[in-house]
Amino acid sequence: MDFFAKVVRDIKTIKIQGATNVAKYAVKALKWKSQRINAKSKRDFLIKLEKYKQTLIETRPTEPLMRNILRFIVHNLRRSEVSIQEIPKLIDITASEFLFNIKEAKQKIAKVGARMIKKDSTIFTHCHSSTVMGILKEAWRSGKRFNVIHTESRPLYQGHITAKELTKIGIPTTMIVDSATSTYIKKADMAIVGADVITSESSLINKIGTLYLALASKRVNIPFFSATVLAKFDPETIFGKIEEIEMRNPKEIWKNPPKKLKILNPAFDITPRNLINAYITEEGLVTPESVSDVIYNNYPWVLRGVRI
Ligand code: RUB
Repeated sequence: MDFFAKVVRDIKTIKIQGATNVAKYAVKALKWKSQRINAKSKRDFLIKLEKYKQTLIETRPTEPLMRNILRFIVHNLRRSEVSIQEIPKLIDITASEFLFNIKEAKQKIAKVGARMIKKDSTIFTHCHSSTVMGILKEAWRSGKRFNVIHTESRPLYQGHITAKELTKIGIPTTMIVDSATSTYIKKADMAIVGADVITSESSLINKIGTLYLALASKRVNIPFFSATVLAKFDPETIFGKIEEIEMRNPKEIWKNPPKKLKILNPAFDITPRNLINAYITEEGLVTPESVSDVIYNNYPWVLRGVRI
């Protein structure tokens, strides 16, 4: 199996998980493929590249960070004057820039988020987000001491990744079943989750169970934040697109269920903006009300190549 096929398989099976990792590997896979495309003309190259881009996008339908960057790479190529021989180099440059920018953005988010964590407090998180992990690790590195409560995140148990990463560096960590969220939220001082999508209405789409956590946070009056790079904004939602929520295989929940039983396995849910205190981003704390303005002013590339 070649690198491209392996990435496609690993994203589909969640071996590569989390919006940032999915986008990073998709970019690496497209770059790898672009160095191996046989094409007679630039037009022919672009047709083939578009097909591979689409294969990557279809691995997980609720991942605009991946879509935005792959669309940007192809859009950039279409508009450039480069010859067919120079195309792989241009893709390489754009991909490297993207990977560098994401790394830098996440370091900024880690610093901002770490400042928000109070000494001896308890932070509640859900599933596994590399962005949230960055904040917790940075806070711990800076000498702050605090506790973490997190969910196991059924049915694929991404909470185990969170547990391993946090206990490895010595952060006192407690894992609970997802349905115990409303019981243990009372012990927390703040909730921080990651993000898969920010919509034009500033809603947050993240791992299934996030809405439940946001509602539980509201009920006990603790702040609820989402830590995310702004490029997870889905520009197509500006033009009325309703973000598709990925439905996963019911077998992930029950391998041999009774016949005629219907099982639903959505990967994500939608948290409305009124439950979110702020997004913790590379531009600092951004309230849901101002997300679109920040995107229009500072991230015009996210909007490029989007067709109505
Ligand atoms: C993971 C998940 C994460 C976001 C953000 O879901 O919902 O909170 O993707 O992750 P899954 P990151 O395991 O189904 O991909 O902060 O790493 O981008």
